[in-house]
Amino acid sequence: MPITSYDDMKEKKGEILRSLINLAKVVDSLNDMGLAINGEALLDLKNKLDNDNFKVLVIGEFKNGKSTFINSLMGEKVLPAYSTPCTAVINEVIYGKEKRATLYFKNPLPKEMSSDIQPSAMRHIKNHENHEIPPIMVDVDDLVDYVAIPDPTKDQADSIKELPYSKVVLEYPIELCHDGIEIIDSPGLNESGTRTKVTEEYLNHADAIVFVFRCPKIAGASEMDYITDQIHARGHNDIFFVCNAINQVSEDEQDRLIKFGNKKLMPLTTLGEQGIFYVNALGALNAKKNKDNEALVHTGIPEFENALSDYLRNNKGKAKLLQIITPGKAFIENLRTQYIKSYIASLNQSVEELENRIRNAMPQLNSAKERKEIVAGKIDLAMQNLQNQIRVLMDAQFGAIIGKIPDFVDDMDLDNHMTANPFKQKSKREALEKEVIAKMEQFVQKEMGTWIKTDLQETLDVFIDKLENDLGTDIDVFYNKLDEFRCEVSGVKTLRNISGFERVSGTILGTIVGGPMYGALGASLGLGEMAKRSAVTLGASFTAGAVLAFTPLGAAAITTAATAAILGAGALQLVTGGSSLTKKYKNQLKNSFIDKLKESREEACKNYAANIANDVNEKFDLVNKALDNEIEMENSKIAALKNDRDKNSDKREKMLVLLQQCEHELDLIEGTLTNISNSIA
Ligand SMILES: Nc1nc2c(ncn2[C@@H]2O[C@H](COP(=O)(O)OP(=O)(O)OP(=O)(O)O)[C@@H](O)[C@H]2O)c(=O)[nH]1
Ligand SMILES: [Mg+2]
Repeated sequence: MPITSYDDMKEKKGEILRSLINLAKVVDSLNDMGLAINGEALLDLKNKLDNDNFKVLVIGEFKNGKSTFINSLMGEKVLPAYSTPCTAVINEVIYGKEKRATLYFKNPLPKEMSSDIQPSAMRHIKNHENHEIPPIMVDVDDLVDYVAIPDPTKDQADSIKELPYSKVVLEYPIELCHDGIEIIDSPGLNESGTRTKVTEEYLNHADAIVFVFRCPKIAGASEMDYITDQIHARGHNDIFFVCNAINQVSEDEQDRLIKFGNKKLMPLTTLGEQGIFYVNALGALNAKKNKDNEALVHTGIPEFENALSDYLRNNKGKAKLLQIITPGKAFIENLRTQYIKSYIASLNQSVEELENRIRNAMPQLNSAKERKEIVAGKIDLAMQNLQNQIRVLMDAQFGAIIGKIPDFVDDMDLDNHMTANPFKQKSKREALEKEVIAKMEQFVQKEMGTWIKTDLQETLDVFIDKLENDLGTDIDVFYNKLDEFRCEVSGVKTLRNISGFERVSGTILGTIVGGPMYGALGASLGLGEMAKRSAVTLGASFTAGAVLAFTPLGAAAITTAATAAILGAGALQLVTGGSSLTKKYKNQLKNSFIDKLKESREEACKNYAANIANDVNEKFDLVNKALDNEIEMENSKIAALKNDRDKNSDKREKMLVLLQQCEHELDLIEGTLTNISNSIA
């Protein structure tokens, strides 16, 4: 049965929360007996359950009506929306009883800051100079002074970059958000990678992506690229498409547009036609404000709201609950097999016998420890190799792209041209510079993007498979030794038919802090698959930055170098006509761009490789942690058993009873969790 309502979801969350609390009590009782069980994972799960809102990220090109669309969902003009490029800062709209806006600052602050920053914000920054700037509350009615692009006549990229704010969290007493939905408004996407960086960080954490077009301009080439290169690459294949301002298309043309839109967009979302909406956001906002239900029905917004709500509850809500239930159950299983059962068995032995057993079994534990060191060493070495391999590969790719630039620039069609008219030369030249550089940057990004999805992904896949295989053998040996040790100490033989790797995963889920890195994704995909995915999506967002590391300061250098070269040649003085001048200038820009790329090549490849290797390492480091954890667990058991040495048989009896009670309690909690997961399956 699906999750029927947000209340139903809340109720299930409550039940899970109670289970976690009961589980924590069992851990406390066991720790009171002297076992050192790390309950941090439970706290982690509880925090996740408490704070896990549904995050709906709204993105799209400048001025498509994103802010207006969000306002229309909320039924109030909460976010500033104007006809000039507007939203400059991420806005997170969440539920709050009182209207409240909190402004967060970038860390570090931009080197050069806009001169249009609010004096109060500027004073706040000055007061905290050289430190991380704490957030401040701002008046909701003054929001526009902070979140909107200060001067729409200026270059938007620069304006956004020069702002000291990282985001605004807007609390608002809105029904929609009361259900745990958080809506994120983002600055419009634009052709230059640097402008969209702010938004991309949010892509990784979104539960639903709403991509806004503005009719009749649907699914332009750059938007399509963005969807495949950035959104799909992060594993979001179920995108909601909202084609806004449908009312601005004449009625007799709407059908044609809808057909066209569906055909273009359907292949881009697994939600199919159910994920594509044609709406009039402004109309819906007004209808809601005027409580005019009749008008609202025709805006397309109610259909969208229902679809989003269903999707969030049944798709994401289910996943979110399972992200808590699955690790919770793994935790229980771990407690039961690794602690309680073997502890009971040990208590049933005499003290001398037990000490004897531990002594005899020590070599097994020691060889497990040695094997663990081998695994750690192999991971270390593998990461160095991976880093080198990626660096070399990327360097070759970099070279290949540089080689392709001249042809690309020769074939480039331009909207801007040089002029021989001395009065217009400067402005024309600047427009041309912008266009040529932006196009070259896009070309490099696109080529790199393709490389990531093909060559880099394949290399990583092969590498990680091989590493998993190699480590798998050692991890099996590790667990065999550990099992021998446990069996020898407790006299209980636990037969297991699962591989060492699966047991590592169980341990990660069960007793060590899984964190955001190892949620349901890790549980269902396994460590290696997760490492493969995450490195490549990381790659997708990181290449632009790495390859074009020289922008934006470098962009100035490119144009300066090109201008100098062309002035040196006296070309601007020659009245040779616009087109030949354009060509000359274009070539100069190309040469400077290539020079810059060559300059940054080594550094960029080095950094990029290090980043990817680090990411993979983070995942494999969990193996290390898991094995460490297993060993620590045995050490704590030995210590606890030794402690019990002097206890009389009466006390032992009591402990046995307590342990059995714990076991019973675990059965009950597990039952509850299983029921919940069955009910949402
Ligand atoms: N007619 C009509 N106008 C709309 C609609 N949606 C938005 N607009 C107008 O379009 C302009 C831009 O809307 P915004 O909501 O600011 O667009 P945005 O995508 O948030 O813009 P940026 O933040 O600059 O990226 C505003 O003047 C809106 O009133 C619509 O459905 N119909
Ligand atoms: Mg906006």
